[in-house]
Amino acid sequence: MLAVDTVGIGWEPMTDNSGRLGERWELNRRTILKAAGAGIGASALISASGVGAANENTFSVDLIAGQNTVAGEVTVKKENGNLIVTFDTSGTSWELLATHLHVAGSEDDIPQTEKGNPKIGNFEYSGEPDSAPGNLAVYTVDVSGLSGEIVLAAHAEVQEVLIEAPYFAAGAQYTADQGVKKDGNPIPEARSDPEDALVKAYPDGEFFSLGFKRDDGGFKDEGGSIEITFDCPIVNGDGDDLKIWEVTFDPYPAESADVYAWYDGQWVYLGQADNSGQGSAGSPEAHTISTFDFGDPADPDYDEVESTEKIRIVDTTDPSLHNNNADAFDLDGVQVLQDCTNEETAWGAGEPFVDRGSWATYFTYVLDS
Ligand SMILES: [Ca+2]
Ligand SMILES: [Ca+2]
Ligand SMILES: [Ca+2]
Repeated sequence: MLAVDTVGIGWEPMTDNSGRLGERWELNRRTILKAAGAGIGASALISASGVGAANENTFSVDLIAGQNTVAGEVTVKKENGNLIVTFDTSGTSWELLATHLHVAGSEDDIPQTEKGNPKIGNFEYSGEPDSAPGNLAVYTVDVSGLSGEIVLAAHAEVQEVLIEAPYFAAGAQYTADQGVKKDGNPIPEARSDPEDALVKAYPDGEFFSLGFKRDDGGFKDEGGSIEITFDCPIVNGDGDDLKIWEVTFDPYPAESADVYAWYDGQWVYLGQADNSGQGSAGSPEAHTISTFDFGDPADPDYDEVESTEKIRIVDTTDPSLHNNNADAFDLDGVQVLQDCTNEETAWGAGEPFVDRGSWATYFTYVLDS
């Protein structure tokens, strides 16, 4: 079996890519490598040069996300005649969304296009991690028909949590179009800074009143509005995805606003935010709250908003319910209820399938020992 002193190990690929272990990798002179018997294929050397470790009958290769980032490892272990292949991202900031695995006697036996790019949809094994998104996916592979050096292609869709939910829209881009008071006068300055609409910091007491829009002799159906653009798209995850905070403390006439998400090239109506959902007095949630699920938009033309980078909130308050001093829906905070994540494709590190284009890789393992 393989015994490796990982200190000082390095490797350099040689120009001849077709050879076996000895010709293929030139170990630097500080390497201490003792490979007894048939040993393990070249991929074990790659692993040993990185963070992976080879011991009695297991070895690991790095799981590489986005071509350059170590997102975990893929470990191969022989057990009771089967091969146990484990995708593991624990200890990293990455999580597994889905995994695909194919084990074959040669590279040519991995499902691939005519150009040699792997076809993960045709891989023999696939699934989600034990809890999705999660850190572990384990496959038991029947290798009874294989012997000697075998080839593994291990693919994963992974995600990294950049901002944990819930979080407010601090720092988001916005454009605002404020209306006026019911009597037509300007809304006081203290209620006119759109920045105050982004973050609800209890009890900040700072908010942005959308205001009414006047028409000749009356009011428009839609009043003031704000559009907020997020650096990180808000995804439709489990349950509610967006929370809108309004300011109304005491019993007060209805104030409302329509909420839209930009999706598929147009505004999709998510539903109405209003001042009816007031939390208990004195609590951090004393202000009124409306929540929205992108999986259940109020627009009948849409089944689901998968994700959005931009939302629009426009006043729909009925002026007839209010006195002349009223300034309509008071937007105090916009809160995202889903993690901000970065998704990548990942492969168990090894040899590239093709020279150009796809960076998908496979690695080898020697079954017999
Ligand atoms: Ca949702
Ligand atoms: Ca209010
Ligand atoms: Ca605020």
